[in-house]
Amino acid sequence: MRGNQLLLPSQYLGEPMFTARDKAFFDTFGYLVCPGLVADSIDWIIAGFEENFRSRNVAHDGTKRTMFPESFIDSNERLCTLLDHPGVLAVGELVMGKDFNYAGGDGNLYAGDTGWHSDLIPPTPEGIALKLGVLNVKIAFYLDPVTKDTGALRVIPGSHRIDDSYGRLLHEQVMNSKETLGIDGRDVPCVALESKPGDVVVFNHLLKHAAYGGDKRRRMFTMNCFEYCDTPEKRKMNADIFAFYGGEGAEKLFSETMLRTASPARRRHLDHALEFQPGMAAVARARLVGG
Ligand SMILES: O=C(O)CCC(=O)C(=O)O
Repeated sequence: MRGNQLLLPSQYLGEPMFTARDKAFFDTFGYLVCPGLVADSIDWIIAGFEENFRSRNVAHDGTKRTMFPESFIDSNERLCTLLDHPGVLAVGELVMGKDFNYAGGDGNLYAGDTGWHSDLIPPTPEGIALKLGVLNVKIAFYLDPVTKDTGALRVIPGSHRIDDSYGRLLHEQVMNSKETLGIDGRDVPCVALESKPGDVVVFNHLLKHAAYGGDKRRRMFTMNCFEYCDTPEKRKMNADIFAFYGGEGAEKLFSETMLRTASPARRRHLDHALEFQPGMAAVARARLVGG
């Protein structure tokens, strides 16, 4: 960033794209908005998004969210290169460290509202403990202009501090706000991360987030990432997180295309995750055997 202005990769003249203050903002509030971070690539990103949905004949009738059936960027060779994009790498490295890992992501045609939640698997105290132990971050791409009342991501700043007493209180109160606070989810105090195509929104999985008022075909996809696990404790917790993916049937983390087209630089953000793949696959297979 220079002042308030983010430098696009094409404007990057040897100055860091982000500063320690951006990192402090992310650590403090749990999110970062990066205006124009992938503006240089937005045409092929949108084309790849549409091509992905077209290629799998995914029907979307606008009454509810439609999710792409596979890991999203993995399904398209050009979209795989987002893991080589200087802006995406810069923000990933800023918030998670140089050896951060990519671990798949979803593609969505949203319709209607998304209620308040954190991204927990499972949505239990254990799920919270695992993501307090290993930093998990979502890099989100909204492909239509979105404002507070037309589907922008809303967040409660600081709510990722879920082990803090205020974070715990929010966790108890906001997900059923009608019942607990007597207010609709759309009236929960928050910050709306309004964005336009080419901007990128990054947030800690533990952060409380929601979206209200979007239209019937709100396009959005994500890249899930996590920090390098440099202690046995973190490795164990990450193995437990991946075991839950296995429990949902996931045997492979990445597509053949993602791996075949990966440069050594891209492999740096894949290889550590692959260490956890055999454990995840074993859980998935055991589930099949167990019926
Ligand atoms: O944009 C939305 O509707 C919500 C996104 C979300 O909840 C997520 O990606 O975890």
